[in-house]
Amino acid sequence: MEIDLREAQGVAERAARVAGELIREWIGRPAQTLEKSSPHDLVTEVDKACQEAIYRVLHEAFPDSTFLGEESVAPGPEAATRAAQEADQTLLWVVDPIDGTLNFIRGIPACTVSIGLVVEGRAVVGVIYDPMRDEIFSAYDGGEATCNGQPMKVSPEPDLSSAILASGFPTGAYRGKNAQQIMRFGHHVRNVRALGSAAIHLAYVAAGRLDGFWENDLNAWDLCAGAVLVQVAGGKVTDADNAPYDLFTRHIAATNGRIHEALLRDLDLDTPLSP
Ligand code: 2AM
Ligand code: CA
Repeated sequence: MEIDLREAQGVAERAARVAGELIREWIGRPAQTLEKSSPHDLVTEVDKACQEAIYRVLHEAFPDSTFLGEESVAPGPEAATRAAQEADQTLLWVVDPIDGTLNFIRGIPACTVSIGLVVEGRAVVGVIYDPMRDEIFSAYDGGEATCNGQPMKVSPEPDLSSAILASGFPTGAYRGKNAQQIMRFGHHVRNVRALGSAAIHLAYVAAGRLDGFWENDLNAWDLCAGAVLVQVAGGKVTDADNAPYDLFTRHIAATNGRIHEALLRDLDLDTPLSP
């Protein structure tokens, strides 16, 4: 399919800014909050309003495109996987209207809009907008990765032991495993951050602020835009088994490339830590 990726990137940026306005207006205010798959997994009326606003902008510019947005999918990993499998990947927008909903609800300014575009099965455009800092991270395959229009690239850090990593506490069955991995790396690397938004972690790896990010059991909309950003910025994105990133990747590892192998090796809880 012939599509102008730069034009698509511009449309995604516009949509992200529209949703960002809503986030700025409503962050920390008591919008209606509902429980999703578990007491750890929440959604608000603002998540839904952001998704609708994004959909309108994207669909108007690309009426033939399809749309996979978190708020249109039933809660839980099975429904998320099924939705990704059933989505027509010819020209597919993959959208998380608010990544970091818990931060949003509590007024912690680390929540982002994440918009990825898949063309014929490949993620090729990524836009992540942080409305609280007014930072827009943006890239398309074959172009350059930018933060607020300035070129960005992954860090040059060569050693896992001096790396700053990020991860999180996923809401479902993998929370324990992720916590164990954080403990393990906590002793082994310079430090670990858990900012509560996978998209912000990926944007920061792309910008060279973090050296790597991993997390288990994330959904397509948490990862699609950020995976493009990290790859275009010169980094590496795979699953925990080192298979290349795709729309079905759930256990993500995204790094500057140089620490990737060491990160994957030490994520394996059954293997002794490397020296
Ligand atoms: P969210 O705010 O859009 O829900 C925090 O560890 C990261 O996990 C956030 O990016 C968060 O995205 C995501 N997350 C929260 N609940 C999830 C779920 N049920 N499945 C996968 N990812 C989830
Ligand atoms: Ca979300």
